[in-house]
Amino acid sequence: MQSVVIATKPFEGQKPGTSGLRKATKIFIQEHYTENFVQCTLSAMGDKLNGCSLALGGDGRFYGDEASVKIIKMCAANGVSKVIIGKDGIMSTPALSCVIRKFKTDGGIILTASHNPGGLNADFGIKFNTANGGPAPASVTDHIFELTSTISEYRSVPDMKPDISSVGTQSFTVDGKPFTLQVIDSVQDYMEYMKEIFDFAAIKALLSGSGAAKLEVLMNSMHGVVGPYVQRILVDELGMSPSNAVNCVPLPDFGGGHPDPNLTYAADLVKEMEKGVHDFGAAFDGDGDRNMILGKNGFFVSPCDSLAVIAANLDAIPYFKKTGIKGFARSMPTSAAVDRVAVEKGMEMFEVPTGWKFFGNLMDAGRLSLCGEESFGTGSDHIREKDGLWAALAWLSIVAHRKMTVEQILKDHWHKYGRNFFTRYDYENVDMKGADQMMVDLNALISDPSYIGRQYTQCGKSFTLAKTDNFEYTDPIDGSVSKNQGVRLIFSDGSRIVFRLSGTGSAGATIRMYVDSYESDESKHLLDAQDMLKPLVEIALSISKLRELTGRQKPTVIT
Ligand code: VG1
Ligand code: CO
Repeated sequence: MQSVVIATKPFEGQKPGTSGLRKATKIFIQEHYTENFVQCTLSAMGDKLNGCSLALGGDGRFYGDEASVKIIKMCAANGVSKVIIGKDGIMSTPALSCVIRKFKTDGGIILTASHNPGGLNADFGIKFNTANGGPAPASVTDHIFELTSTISEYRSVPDMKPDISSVGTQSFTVDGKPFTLQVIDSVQDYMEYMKEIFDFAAIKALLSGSGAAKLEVLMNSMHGVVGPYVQRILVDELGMSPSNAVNCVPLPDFGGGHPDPNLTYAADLVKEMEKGVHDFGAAFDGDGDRNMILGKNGFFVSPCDSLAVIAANLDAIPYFKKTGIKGFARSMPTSAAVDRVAVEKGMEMFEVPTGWKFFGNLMDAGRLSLCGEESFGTGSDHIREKDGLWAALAWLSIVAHRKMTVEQILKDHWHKYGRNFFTRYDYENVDMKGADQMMVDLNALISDPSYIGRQYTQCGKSFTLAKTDNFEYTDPIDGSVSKNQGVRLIFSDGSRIVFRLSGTGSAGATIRMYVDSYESDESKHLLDAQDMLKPLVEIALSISKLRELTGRQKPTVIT
């Protein structure tokens, strides 16, 4: 077969955000749009492109299968020697990271807009991961973006008919050179790895015990990519009842839902758990890297606490006995609950900007074992992505090891370390002008020293502003600097308000407002987080004039 060169013109705005390029599906399906971005992604590999191997997967959303075939043909035309793809183009983000590392490919492409809805009238996305299995750093995505502004042609092999629907190897000769397409089982390699990491026998005993010794587990895959993984790993291997694996068939539009595991979009799981029949509940996002953990009666585990609890209980997971524990990290808006565990255990602790790409260097340098984000992301250095199912298995391991309920584990944790109350307000699809104005005003406020020392009072509680800044991060490994990562207002008691604009939305602006506060007084640990944080939330809304500038009286989602 011969490759051909196809003429094209640049599209505006092909700039990857917090995690890949995300746009309306209707933008991606325009003639040449996907091809342009893929060509620039391949071209950005430079000398490494010719003869390299790449992994390819996706979360099963609308257009994923078509895009997979396009990408295979473009890889073949660009001198890539091998593409490893999950059957039907299906592979979760963490499984793809696992495959890149296991088969030592030179990188990988994931077709997903993650927690954004899917379908012709929703979103599509493309993420690029490098050879370490992690999201490409800004230096790479900036380079890709630069190329998209001048692209004039791309390469493909129009005669090629790759079959992604059956496991096996297909060989082609393109421009006289061999090209291999290897279609693999989407779950197998990931499952084998999970078996090395966790004590499956202990989890199985917990899930298949009898009477009170049996843990009733409910998992909701939100019609995302995790369904087949839950089926094979939890049901087939670990003995979870098949009827407790809910929404396990990946659908191109996620059944019309918003595949984001939080209290609003996974309300059906919350409702089911509130009935008190199940002891443990989990939900996952579209591409399987996020998780939400619930205990009996819908007891909510905040992702910030989840990270801290896992950090405090790593001895329940065999993997960490083998590797040792190197250090912990969290994204800046994530509460400092895990920092307290780090202090107690004498571990190095890192605070990075929002986005998983910032953890990779620290892991590669052997300084980081466990990390997480408040946005329902938890993971470790077993791969270079956050890992939803891994987090659920970590929690099941802890429940098995401690022989306590989820709620007891949390209460015990707060008793020992104190409680970091946390909430996040999301205002989705806000008018861009109002959101920008709010950030401009906040940036002016933080550069005005006269605000320091001012007192703010709401609902009878007063807070004194002690420090303000816009978070900036210097990567300790490669020295790269990331600026403007979020406006922070820090009060004299350590309470924080953080504002930033989302980098994953596809329409208008999404404002994220994070509020957190530490409480050492045990008599307050069981109070409701929303009640506890109400004064600070009101202060945040009034300082930022969010309601006035955006016209929004209420957030879209509260976590
Ligand atoms: C959001 C989260 C961030 C996460 C990112 C990708 O980014 O806040 O913590 O890493 O999504 O998650 P933003 O810029 O919208 O706040 V995923 O599961 O959508 O790849
Ligand atoms: Co995701």
